[in-house]
Amino acid sequence: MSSEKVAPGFRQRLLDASRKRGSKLILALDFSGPYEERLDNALRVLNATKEHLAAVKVNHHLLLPYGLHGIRGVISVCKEEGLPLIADLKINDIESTNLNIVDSLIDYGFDSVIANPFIGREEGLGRVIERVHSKNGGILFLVYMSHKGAEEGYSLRLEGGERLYRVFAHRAREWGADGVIVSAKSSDKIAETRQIVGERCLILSPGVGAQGGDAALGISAGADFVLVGRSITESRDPAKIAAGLKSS
Ligand code: O7M
Repeated sequence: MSSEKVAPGFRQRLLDASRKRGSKLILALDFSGPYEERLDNALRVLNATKEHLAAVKVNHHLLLPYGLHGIRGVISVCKEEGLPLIADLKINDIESTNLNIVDSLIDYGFDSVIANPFIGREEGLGRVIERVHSKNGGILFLVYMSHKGAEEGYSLRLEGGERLYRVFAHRAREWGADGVIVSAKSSDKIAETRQIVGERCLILSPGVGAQGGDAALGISAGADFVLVGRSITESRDPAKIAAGLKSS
């Protein structure tokens, strides 16, 4: 029998990081403003807040101006600190393109990707989920978003009356997603999602602070993590705000 140790999967890495720092806070490392200042700002805020975080999420704000190669300093800090890194590109394309996206992200050091279950399994996300897991990464599905118009899409009723976000939650469970994204502003949707996914998927909730949601409400409704950007990244004292949110 091989004595080789199997590295923990994304879900376990996230839970371990959360436990280690006593934090349910995922920092969305989002910056607007001059492109040439964003990376320095990102490193400043990451270093100031890292002891309060469970994970870090990177979005187009940094990836478009700098690319994967350009943000390797951010990736290194996350690796050194044991902070799982989530790529928020909301994957939404055909299989071959999706595979290309996740290969680059995971090969460059991301731990997890976010995808839109709307695109379906066959020639959409099926092989993407397998690929991410074969690289020991994680995949998170959008289930219910935090902006006002989310209702216009995610709440649509399908034939038979079921609402789309519920179908997405079932897909997350059945297709083996590691987690789901559900708005912190929709406690009812968080609770419904939890009922559907049980303990099989983690629930990550954005929409706190700048979008009007409340971290403690999201957690009390059943979210495992809150995902916060501007309230921290645009604050004069990011560490203080992060410390206040870490165990909401
Ligand atoms: O706290 P904010 O509003 O500054 O940032 C929230 C972050 O979460 C930002 O990066 C958004 O793109 C993202 N987000 C939402 O705000 N709402 C959603 O419904 C989904 C996401 C997200 O992360 O999707 C994966």
